[in-house]
Amino acid sequence: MKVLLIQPAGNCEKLSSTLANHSEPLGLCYVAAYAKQQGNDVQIIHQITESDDKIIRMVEEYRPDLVGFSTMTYNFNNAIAIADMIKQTTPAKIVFGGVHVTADIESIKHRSIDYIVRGEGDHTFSELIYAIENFASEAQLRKIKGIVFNDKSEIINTGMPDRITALDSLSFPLREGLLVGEAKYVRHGLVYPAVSKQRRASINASRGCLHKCSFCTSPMQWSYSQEYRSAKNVVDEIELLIDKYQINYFELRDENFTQNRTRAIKICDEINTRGIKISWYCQGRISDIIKGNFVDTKLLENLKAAGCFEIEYGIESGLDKSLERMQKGITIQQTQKVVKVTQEAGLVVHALMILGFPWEIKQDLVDSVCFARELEVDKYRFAFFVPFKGSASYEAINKEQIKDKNINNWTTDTPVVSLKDMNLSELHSFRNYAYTAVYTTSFYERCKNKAAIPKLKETYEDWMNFIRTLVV
Ligand code: B12
Ligand code: SF4
Repeated sequence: MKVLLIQPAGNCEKLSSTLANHSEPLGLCYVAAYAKQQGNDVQIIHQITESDDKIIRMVEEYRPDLVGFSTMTYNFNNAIAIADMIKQTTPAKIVFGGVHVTADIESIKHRSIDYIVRGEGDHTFSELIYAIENFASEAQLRKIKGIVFNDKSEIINTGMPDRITALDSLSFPLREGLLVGEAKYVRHGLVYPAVSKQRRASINASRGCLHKCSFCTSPMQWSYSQEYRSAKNVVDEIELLIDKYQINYFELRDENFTQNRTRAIKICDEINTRGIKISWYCQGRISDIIKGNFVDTKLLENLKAAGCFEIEYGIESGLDKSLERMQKGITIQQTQKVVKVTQEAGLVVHALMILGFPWEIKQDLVDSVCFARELEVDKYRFAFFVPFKGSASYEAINKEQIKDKNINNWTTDTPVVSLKDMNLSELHSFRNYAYTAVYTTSFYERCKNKAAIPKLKETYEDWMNFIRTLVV
């Protein structure tokens, strides 16, 4: 079958703060690779790099039998708009996948969506393609786990698919033409190698997470479990990307790379044993580095020795009461300790903070920003709290507090939930204050001269210029 896969754009791409986030759409690249392995002809469009006209032209020329969309909440409406256009001009079946529709199965009521694929889509999508190609009956479709479709006036939901445990059996993602470093992607960042010299790729060494933070959709999407690829398989992919595309910077996109330390160390060892010289970053968790009195400096040293230069930690808040309510399972003292040892290990710390949990008031936000500032890390991201469908927060929130129901704005860069003493516009201004507070000139000068990461000096100016664009 001829399959066209589209990663739709949305408001997120219009906001400068997320320019830093452009990367190949890994989920879609995985789904594409599996569908191709099953004998289908597959093409991918990443909409941020193409005009709407080009998409329509491509549909007319390629004449797909099936078009698939990957959805987060903020790009869902745009995906629908493109699907509507495609439906008007072709008989192609339309399939929606990704985290948004996994949580919101009512989306199937949109007239342009024929099928939804929920959760981990690799196997399910290919089973569905096969079924469509062979004119499967409704009874046969009901046997495919992980899909939603309409049957007359009834919504058929076959439940979540089984998790794929043998991740090594999946082909590497289909990334042709989608790698950042090609001129069409824009990017800023405090990274090494510097942005202009960077050839970058994303990698997933595991899927899922074992925690239950209330604002996160991971528990719903991956059914509270984490599955791993072998170290050999991960490093084979790294080597292939170096050989084929000269990649020199890797983003390990696991939700939580440090969750299983034995496996993280195995990957580091494999990189070192093969003599691979690369720079990479990963997402870690404070509670993986500190457990009671034990602080895992060995893990940090291993990461550093294998070329990791940065860890992103979900620090979220500077208030223990908020951390407790969001079920983060960490304290601010633990965060302070872990940030310190991570910096001592010579790693850049990227602090991810969330502003405006529904129970907070302005003073809480001020305290949280003061805490963040005192951490003195190199990189900060202040996201707004958003009660995504599929998260525990969505179930818990008083829906009256959601003041912006236009999901195009649900990017986490725009406030959508008001607080007792702050409206949306005040929250928006507060984020400028937060960025200004943490990136003051004197602080920046101090960072720039840090001995631990001298290689980064050349990129500080670019990074700070970018940050200034956020604060205006
Ligand atoms: C890594 C990550 C990123 C990376 C890379 C994202 C990317 N484009 O690949 C970066 C840092 C760039 C990023 C940015 C953002 N992210 Co993010 N991100 C994640 C994270 C931690 C893992 C995603 C991932 O790579 N998973 C691994 C791959 C293999 O899985 P997958 O993408 O889900 O794809 C599988 C299935 O969903 C399905 N599938 C996906 N698409 C399709 C399409 C079809 C047709 C089919 C059949 C199946 C299918 O099959 C895939 C393979 O099994 C998730 C958390 C999570 N639980 O998913 C958040 C998450 C997806 N991000 C989120 C958000 C909000 C964002 C931002 C909007 C935040 C911001 N303002 O910066 C931006 C959007 C930028 C963008 N244009 O992508 C939210 C989305 C919530 C929602 N409902 O919208 C999540 C769920 C985190 C959360 N808060 O709970 N993100
Ligand atoms: S926020 Fe991070 S640690 Fe918490 S459930 Fe989501 S992925 Fe896991």
